[in-house]
Amino acid sequence: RVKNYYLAIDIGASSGRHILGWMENGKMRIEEIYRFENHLDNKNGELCWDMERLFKEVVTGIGKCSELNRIPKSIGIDTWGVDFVLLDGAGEMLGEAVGYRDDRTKGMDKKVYEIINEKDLYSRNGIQKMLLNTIYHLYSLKLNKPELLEKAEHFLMIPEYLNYRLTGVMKNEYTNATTTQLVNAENRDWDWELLDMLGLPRKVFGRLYMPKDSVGLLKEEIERQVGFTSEVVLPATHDTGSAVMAVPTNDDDAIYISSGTWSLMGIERLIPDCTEKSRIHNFTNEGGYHYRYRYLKNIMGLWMMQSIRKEFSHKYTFDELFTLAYIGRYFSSVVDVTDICFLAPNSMRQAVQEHCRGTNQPEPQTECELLFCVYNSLAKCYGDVVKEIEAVTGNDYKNIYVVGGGCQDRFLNRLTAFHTQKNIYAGPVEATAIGNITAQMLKTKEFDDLVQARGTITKSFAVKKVNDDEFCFED
Ligand code: LFR
Repeated sequence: RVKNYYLAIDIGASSGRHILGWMENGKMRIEEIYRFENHLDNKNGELCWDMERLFKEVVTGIGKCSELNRIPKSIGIDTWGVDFVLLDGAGEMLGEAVGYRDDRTKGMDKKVYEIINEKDLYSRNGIQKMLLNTIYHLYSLKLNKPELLEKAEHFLMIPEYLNYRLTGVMKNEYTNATTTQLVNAENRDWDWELLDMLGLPRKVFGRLYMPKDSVGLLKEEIERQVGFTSEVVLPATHDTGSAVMAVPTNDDDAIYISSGTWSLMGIERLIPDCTEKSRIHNFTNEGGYHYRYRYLKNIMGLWMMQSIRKEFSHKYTFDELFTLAYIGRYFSSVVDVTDICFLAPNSMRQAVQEHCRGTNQPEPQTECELLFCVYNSLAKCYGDVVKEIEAVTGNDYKNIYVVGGGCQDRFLNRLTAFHTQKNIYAGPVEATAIGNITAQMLKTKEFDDLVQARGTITKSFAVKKVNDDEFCFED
């Protein structure tokens, strides 16, 4: 029987992957067929994504399907959230695709709160306050580069822009739109009233489509380049939305951590919680597949480790890093890994040292101390977030499912078990791509619903219970 292949293009802040998925003997199979690097570039003082390069990589990866003679029934793209481009009436990009780590949002929270206070803003969309949210980027454009907004006809988020370049069709997608902080949590549409209050032009925001909706067929010129045509469809285009679809359990009382550049820790809920209590705990209600909400917290995540590794000139393997961090376990200073000072520092080492100084704690001096400090602070934060989730929901949770690339970090998994005192399950590594493929498979009815899909995911991919004796922190 000819297999139905589905192509997930999953682009994160540090790398992009093309992954083919198909069903075989009742299990989902995946294979990575292309991988490329991603990073922010400093262009005239702004941190930007190189959209031309990303688009070229997207097309090259699609072309690999022809070489393998595995033509996908459909193609779906997901990326990190928040970031967007503005297009003029001719569909050309206006300005750059400035990345969420750029500091143009500095002070924009105050400006926005002059128009609508923080409490009222949260009660409308339930989105966690982070200075990197799209609302603050747009407001910064409004104040500092109004001509761009004046010329703009369309607002497309990163996956939507790539879809547009592939198909010529512009469609906004709901899950990623919620990361803008401009979507109403109850009716799941753009918050038109809020847009008016902020003076953002209504006309640039298009109808919100849902995961499983079609975007269109590849344009002829793309078809010529890749050697076939295929339908581009919408997965949960926000990577975290896709990742959480692939959490390998149907237990509603499970906590997940989608672990990558960021750590997104939370639960799934059917009703958003935009209460004052929830706001004070700074939880977010991101829109998910089939009207589920991801009730979670953004935690700085492996970005801190990635930055430190870079400063160490990548001279250690991961196993060596774990050993070094374990040697540093006597070091007890703890930093707040949600602090904005870690968002884009010139030196992560110095940022950690300064933070320790500022909080009257000893500064890490050696590589071992620095590594342990960051790991320990991250895992401790996970422990605090578990307690907050339990406080807000009144539930007890036994299990934490860590999915995504970061679930391969054995040291962090062990420390997470230590600080949370929960069972930790690690895997699947490619959760985001699996979730992306799952939405495509739900569209073609390979699964009846998400429950069935998650059941299949659970039996298809390795999920390991974290071994308690691997690194010991009890002493
Ligand atoms: C993870 C993620 C988070 C989002 C951050 C910035 O890759 O999408 O969910 O808050 O990146 O977009």
